[in-house]
Amino acid sequence: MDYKSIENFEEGIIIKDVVNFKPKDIFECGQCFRWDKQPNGNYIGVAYGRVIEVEKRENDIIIYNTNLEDFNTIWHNYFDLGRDYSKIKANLSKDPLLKKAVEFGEGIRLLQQEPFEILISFIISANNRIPMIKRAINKICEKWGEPIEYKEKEYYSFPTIESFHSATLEELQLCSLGFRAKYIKDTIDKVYNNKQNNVTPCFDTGLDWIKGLDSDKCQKELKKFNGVGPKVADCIMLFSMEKYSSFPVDVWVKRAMQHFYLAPDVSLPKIREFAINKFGSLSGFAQQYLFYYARENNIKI
Ligand code: 8HG
Repeated sequence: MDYKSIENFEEGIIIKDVVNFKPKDIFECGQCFRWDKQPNGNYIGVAYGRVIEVEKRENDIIIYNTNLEDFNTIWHNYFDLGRDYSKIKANLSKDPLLKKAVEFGEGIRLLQQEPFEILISFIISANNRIPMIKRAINKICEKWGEPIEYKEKEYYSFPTIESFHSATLEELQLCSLGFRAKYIKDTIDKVYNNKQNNVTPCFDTGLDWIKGLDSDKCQKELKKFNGVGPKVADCIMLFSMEKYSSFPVDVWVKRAMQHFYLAPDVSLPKIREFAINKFGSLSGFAQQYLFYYARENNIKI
């Protein structure tokens, strides 16, 4: 475990003596879209229908606007705090090339996010830039999510499938989704119908049964959604379904892999195969250190 103890205080909780936890690395490494840096350096974000604020103070992490119960039922898993990242980093750093990327992103943790939110978010991510992805998701949340007030400002939860299901194609087209609006509409209908027809017993999102499958079957089911190809499926599996051997290859990861390991003309599936052979069950972690390193350093090949 990567922390010593938890204390509560009036405004939230304090996680004492946390290691491998840097807010910038976690929230800006590409895995999430609903966290924003504040003028004081803290990050405010929305997840699981709540707004929280995260501050790093020396060896501790302070989470404002929460309590011990939510820490135990939500945030402990969300921040993947039960996992020993020192061990993962030591393992990956045996490779002198990857060591550089691991040192750069030393405070990364892979968030365990909500499958429905991540399914929609990564359909939006296809051929898109992160600021545009964030803008589209914000529009969706403002229209179909629930308002949550924090520090006199309105934030919005990610919509539930029940609420989002009322969206028409015309309304979605007003959310900066471009050609992806149609995919989102089809995906919402499919998730909703699965849930109504009780393909999925009584779960929240209608996607938990997919999360329960092994990696290959999980990817196969995800690719049945419109707008989900292999790369998007790998992101959904890694960021919301605990499939840590996924290795999503986008343009940054491709550049990083070419920069460190491969000839410049290698295809995306070949890069993915090479990486999974090399990093095995730690592929997803390796991918995140590489993505962050490549994007923040704007590496070219
Ligand atoms: O964390 C990510 N990993 C990979 N491989 N791709 C990502 C991540 N986050 C993210 O937004 N992307 C995609 O990269 C979406 C978009 O196509 C591009 C933005 O740089």
